Amino acid sequence: MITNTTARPAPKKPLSCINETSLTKEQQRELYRYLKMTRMFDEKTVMLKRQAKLTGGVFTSLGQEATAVGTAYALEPRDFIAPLIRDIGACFVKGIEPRTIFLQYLGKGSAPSRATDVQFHFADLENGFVGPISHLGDMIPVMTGVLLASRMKKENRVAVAYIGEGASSTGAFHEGVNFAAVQKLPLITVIENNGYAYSTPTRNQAACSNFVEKAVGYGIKGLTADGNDVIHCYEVMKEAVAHARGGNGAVLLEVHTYRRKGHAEHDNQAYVPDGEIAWWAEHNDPMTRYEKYLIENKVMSQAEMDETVKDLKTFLDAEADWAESQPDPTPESAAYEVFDNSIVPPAFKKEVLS
Ligand SMILES: Cc1ncc(C[n+]2csc(CCOP(=O)(O)OP(=O)(O)O)c2C)c(N)n1
Repeated sequence: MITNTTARPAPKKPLSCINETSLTKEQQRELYRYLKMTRMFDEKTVMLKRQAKLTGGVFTSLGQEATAVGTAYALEPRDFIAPLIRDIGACFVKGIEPRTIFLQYLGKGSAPSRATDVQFHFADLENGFVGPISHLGDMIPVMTGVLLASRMKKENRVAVAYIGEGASSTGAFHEGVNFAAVQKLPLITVIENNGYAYSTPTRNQAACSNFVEKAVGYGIKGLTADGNDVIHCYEVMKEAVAHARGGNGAVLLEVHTYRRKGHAEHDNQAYVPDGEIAWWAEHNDPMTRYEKYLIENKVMSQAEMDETVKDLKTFLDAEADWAESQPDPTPESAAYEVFDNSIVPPAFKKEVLS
């Protein structure tokens, strides 16, 4: 539902995940690793920020990790994604290594953006990672262009533009979704409805009851998923992908979730009513729900999950340590490769930018 409310009763019994899934047990274990890695990566990033090692904003996804992980898991490696700044989990599923993101955050010389940016505003086109930009909603029209090019090459690739519910109020959202609809492009726009766009509660964002209703106006398929149930996110996305890849046109998928952290680390969430965050932490946490599901369905034992956490801690610490040990950019490099790669004098390029 679109409204924000604090006075929610606890669920009758603790929430788990849906039981019907086409995922193998091995895939379900992999999904657990991605979900946990996303949460632990965020925790590590917050720690680095508190140690004053990061200069940029830190935008975490605490409480909404399942939306990015579950939906991205339903894609094929050749498909495209344009994640939102909070969709770190989708980047991992797409094959982006934590060390690459740490390099970006730490502003290292060998980061994909060479320290000209300290978020993950970069692309890895070979992996179908088109990357995010700051301007809300603007990646939707960009993805329509990506898909038109892909269609001309006679590929059958799907593209996903992730946005928050706040971005669905922009002109770019309308132009992009409408164009994709008219052109019958295989674009899936995932609206992550997480309760707030910065400090604006969802009830002040749109007058319709659910964002998925917007699909009707564009004449495209609309789907909804429980964003805190990673299996449901996967299954509904699978349906969206089959629709888009099958030549039936664009899809609007609304996932319901909740952002338990502020917009970024500096945001103290004073605008959130008392008790609301605690309710979601206690009763509707995607990690807790999936762990309950895994145990109930005998996919993983508590000991196996603990082992995964231990492995991930070692892995992420090593990734961050490696990134920290990499050289900072040279001051001269700030003059090049911002607007036009061709302006770097060839003789200078290797020396300055290596
Ligand atoms: C076109 C545009 N307007 C305003 C901003 C400033 N801004 C950055 S994030 C944000 C809130 C985003 O909310 P939402 O789209 O719901 O995503 P969420 O942060 O909740 O994941 C705003 C207003 C922007 N980046 N781009």
